[in-house]
Amino acid sequence: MEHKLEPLSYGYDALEPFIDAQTMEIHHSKHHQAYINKLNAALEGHDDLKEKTAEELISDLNSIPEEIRGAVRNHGGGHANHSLFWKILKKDTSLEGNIADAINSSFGSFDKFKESFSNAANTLFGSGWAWLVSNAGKLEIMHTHNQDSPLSQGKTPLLGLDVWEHSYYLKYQNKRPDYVEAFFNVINWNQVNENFENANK
Ligand code: MN3
Repeated sequence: MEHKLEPLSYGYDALEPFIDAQTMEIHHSKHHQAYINKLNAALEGHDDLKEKTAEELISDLNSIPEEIRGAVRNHGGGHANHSLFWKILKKDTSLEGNIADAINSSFGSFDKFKESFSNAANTLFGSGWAWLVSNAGKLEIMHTHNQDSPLSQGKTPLLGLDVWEHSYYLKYQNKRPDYVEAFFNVINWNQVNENFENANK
């Protein structure tokens, strides 16, 4: 099985003006594709691993042969992280359902959650991701460097924000906090709620 880039279920301009069409097109068709290409290249000659999803691979990095472990961590992580990212983006959804209750009870209020999540995104030095995760049913906010995934720590990502410069530089340049603020207009809360329900199964 070769890993393949899934088309987006929406147009590259669907998130305007918060995330611009040009950034979405380059991010999806070039950056995400590059992670997939490099993951496929790393798995050449490892037929047993080719049967696994990117999520399965990075959930058990110790089982990956040492000579390709770094490549699988980076590019398998890149593939899995972006696959989740595209799904949790949508304009005009509202926070409701069990995830709404869980956010309120875990963080005190939506505003406190937003502040903590934004802080995790803005204080990450260099490239990486901010996350809302389920850790054995408990909600947590965290960030990871590079393309590291919470899955490698046994945590289930529910919501992720790419803060690599390639995800915002064309529109926001050096102003990462403006991009992080804009992100809150394009969170697909229906999908996040579904991710939460699945994590609790
Ligand atoms: Mn990216």
